[in-house]
Amino acid sequence: MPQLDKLLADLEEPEFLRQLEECLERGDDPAELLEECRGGMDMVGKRYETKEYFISDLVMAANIFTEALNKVRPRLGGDPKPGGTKIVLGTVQGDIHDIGKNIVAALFSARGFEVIDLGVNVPTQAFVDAVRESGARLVGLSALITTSFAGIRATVEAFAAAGLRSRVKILIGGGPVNEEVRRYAGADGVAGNAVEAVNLAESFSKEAA
Ligand code: B12
Repeated sequence: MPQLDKLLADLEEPEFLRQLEECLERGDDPAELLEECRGGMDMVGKRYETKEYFISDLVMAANIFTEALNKVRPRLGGDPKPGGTKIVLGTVQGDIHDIGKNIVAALFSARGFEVIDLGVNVPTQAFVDAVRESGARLVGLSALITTSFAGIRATVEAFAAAGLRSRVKILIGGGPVNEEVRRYAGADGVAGNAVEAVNLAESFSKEAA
C-alpha cells in the first residue's frame, strides 16, 4: 500500500501523483484516497507548528493537493444537476483555506446537489444574499483557523437578523470545527469529512421534504 499521506507531507510531488494515479487505476475509493491525502496535510500542519516547514511549504502542499483533487474529481462520479437540491457553500470571513471546501463541493456535485460556491473569506451578508437569490435551504460554512469560529457565528446570526434562520439548515466543518463550535455558533450540524457532510445534508433535505 503506497503511503500517499507521507509522500504529500514530504512534498514528493511526482511520486505522490504517480502513486495516486495507480490507486485510481486499480479502482480504490476516490473519497477514501482524498481522506488519506488529508492525513498528509495534517502532517504538513504539524511540521509548520514545529517550524520545520514554512508558509512556502504549506503553499506547495496546497498546490499538490489541488492537483490531486483535479485528478480524483472525475472519479467521484455523477454530474452537476441544475435541478438538484441547492447548497450555498463558502469559507467564512477571515479565512482563506479552501481545499476542504473544494472537496466538499466536488462530492456534493457528484451526489446530485447544485453547489453555489461563494469561495473564500466570504462576508456574512454574501451568504444571506446568495440564499435569497437562489432559494437554497442548505448552507455549508467552512473554517480552518480558530479565529474564524467568530465568522461562523456571525454568519449564523446574519441569517437570524435577515429573518431567514428557520428557512435554512446550516452545516459547518473544517479542520478543528467540532460539536462544541457548532453549539457556540448555533449551527444545525457539523461534519468531519466530505462524505459525512453529504450524508448529513441528505438527511436534512429529507426532513424538509
Ligand atoms: C494548506 C494550509 C494553508 C494554505 C491554504 C491553501 C488553500 N488553498 O486552502 C495557506 C498557505 C494559504 C495557509 C494559510 C494560513 N494558515 Co494554514 N494550513 C494549511 C494546512 C497545512 C492544511 C489545510 C488543508 O487543506 N487540509 C486538508 C483538507 C482536506 O482538510 P479540511 O479543510 O479539514 O477539510 C475536510 C473536513 O474538515 C471537512 N470540511 C471542510 N470544510 C467543510 C465545510 C462543511 C460545510 C462541512 C460540513 C465539512 C467540511 O471535509 C473536508 C474533506 O474531508 C493546515 C493544517 C491542518 N492540519 O489542517 C494549516 C492550518 C489550518 N493553517 C494555520 C495557519 C495559522 C495559517 C495562517 C494564519 C498562517 C499565517 N501566519 O499566515 C494562514 C491563514 C490565513 C487566513 N486568514 O486564512 C493553522 C491554524 C491554527 C489555528 N489555531 O487556527 C494550521 C492548523 C496549521 C498549524 N498547525 O499551525 N494555510
